[in-house]
Order: sequence, then C-alpha cells, then structure tokens
Amino acid sequence: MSVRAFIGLGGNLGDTRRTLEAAIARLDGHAAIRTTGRSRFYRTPPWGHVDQPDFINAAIAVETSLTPHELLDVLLETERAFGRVRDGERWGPRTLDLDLLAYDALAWHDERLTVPHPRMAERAFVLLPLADIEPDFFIVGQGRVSALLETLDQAGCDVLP
Ligand code: A4P
Ligand code: MG
Repeated sequence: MSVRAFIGLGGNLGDTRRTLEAAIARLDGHAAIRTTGRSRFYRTPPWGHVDQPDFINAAIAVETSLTPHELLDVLLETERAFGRVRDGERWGPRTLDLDLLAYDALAWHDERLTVPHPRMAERAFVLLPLADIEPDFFIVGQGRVSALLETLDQAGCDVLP
C-alpha cells in the first residue's frame, strides 16, 4: 500500500544544488521510496536568522510504503550522509535540511514528528517549490498550496536556471 508524501529540501553551505540533487537520487534509490515529482530549484533569502547566506530550496513528491516515522528516519539518515562535509579534522556545519512537509492527509504530532510541517504555510521557500509540483494540494489544517502562497511575500525568491 503506497502513500504520497512531500519532502522539502534546503541548504546554504557548500555546493548546495549538487547536494540536493544527490539527496534526491539517494531517496529515489531507497527500495520503499519512489520519486513522482520534483520542483525547480530556487534561490531564497534566509528566513529567520537573516545574517547567513542565501538558501537553495526544492521539493519532491514521493510514493512510499514507509510509515511517517520510518520516512523521517530515512530523511535524518540522508541528512547525516550529505549534510556534513569534512573540514580538515573537524566536521563542518550541516548543509542539508530535509523536512517531511506532508504525508497524505495525515495530521500527527508527537515528540519526534509533526505533520504537516507546522511552519510551512508561512514560508515561500517551501510553498513555491510545492506549487511547482501540486498547486492544488490541500495541506490538512492549513489550506491549499496556491491560496497560501498568494498571502506570502515572495521577494528575492528566484528560480535557478
Ligand atoms: N521533526 C518534527 N517534525 C518534522 C518534520 N515534519 N520534518 C523533528 C522533519 N523533521 C521533523 O530537525 C529537528 C527535528 O525536528 C528532527 O530531528 C525531527 O525529529 P531540524 O531540521 O534540525 O530542526 P530545525 O531545522 O530547527 O526545524 P525547522 O523548522 O525545519 O528549521 P527551520 O526553521 O526550517 O530552519 N531560509 C530559507 N530561505 N530556506 C530554508 O530552507 N531553513 C531554515 C532552517 C532557516 N531559514 C531558511 C531555511
Ligand atoms: Mg528541518
């Protein structure tokens, strides 16, 4: 039995675009995950702490037989695999963020996982990529992607060639 889920990708250190491409390939290579859609890549101004480099963000749609918690574990594993770069003897900062944005119409909250991602409705860097894949997707408890996006400031978010 297969469920559709959406995953948000982002990063702002190192060759982020290459990292995101490799992360998508790795997720698609998982036996229980199949990528069914992917957004364009966006350069986005930093949200939250603004004193940091621009991010690159993207999103994918997947079909999966994993439970939400199993899928989260795969995302965290993948962050570990790609998210840190060797910097001499030290491990550098995290370069890859993977968020489980939505898991079908599931609304779930526990200490490890909140789905849909609670802050996605405020974030153009999440909703712009999602709208590339599925503008009519209804985020349970939040609203339709296209309608939510209309309320947001998209200034400085540019599609990468
Ligand atoms: N967790 C709970 N629910 C979820 C979920 N739906 N998906 C837990 C993923 N993880 C979830 O993750 C910490 C824990 O959250 C995980 O171990 C998991 O059990 P994290 O990624 O280290 O947490 P975080 O990064 O502090 O949370 P969040 O809200 O994802 O971080 P932010 O606020 O997104 O910060 N600006 C731009 N333009 N683009 C960006 O991508 N990203 C951030 C990251 C800040 N500003 C940004 C961007
Ligand atoms: Mg995160």
